[in-house]
Amino acid sequence: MAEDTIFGKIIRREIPAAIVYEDDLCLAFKDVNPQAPVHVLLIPKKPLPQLSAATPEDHALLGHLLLKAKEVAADLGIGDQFRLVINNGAEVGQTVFHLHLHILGDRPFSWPPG
Ligand code: IU
Repeated sequence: MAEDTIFGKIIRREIPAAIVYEDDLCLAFKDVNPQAPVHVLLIPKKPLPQLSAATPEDHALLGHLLLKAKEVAADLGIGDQFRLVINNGAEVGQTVFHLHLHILGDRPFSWPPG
């Protein structure tokens, strides 16, 4: 159950996190193991385990997350140069099964990603 992930505990304030944005639908907080000078995770409060579990019902929520991602990036000073990452599945690097967007910036990035 996605409610039982560590991100669910962060949403419920059962464990601390460095929260940088919150509204009714989502929460953004600093990644505890940052991979760039700016590395924030943006998560829906709805416990979707991963993007592939989203349905048409989540259309507005997913749009909200993308728009908030660029707003959070701007608030963090990386509004015109940032990378968004969604790992969907353990084989591609997903370790926490509550949908999250990585917002990364303030360093150069290479392509393709590893
Ligand atoms: P992934 O896409 O599922 O691999 O990303 C999970 C991220 O969650 C990863 O970057 C971790 O450093 C981060 N994280 C966190 O910020 N706080 C935690 O308590 C845990 C993981 I567990």
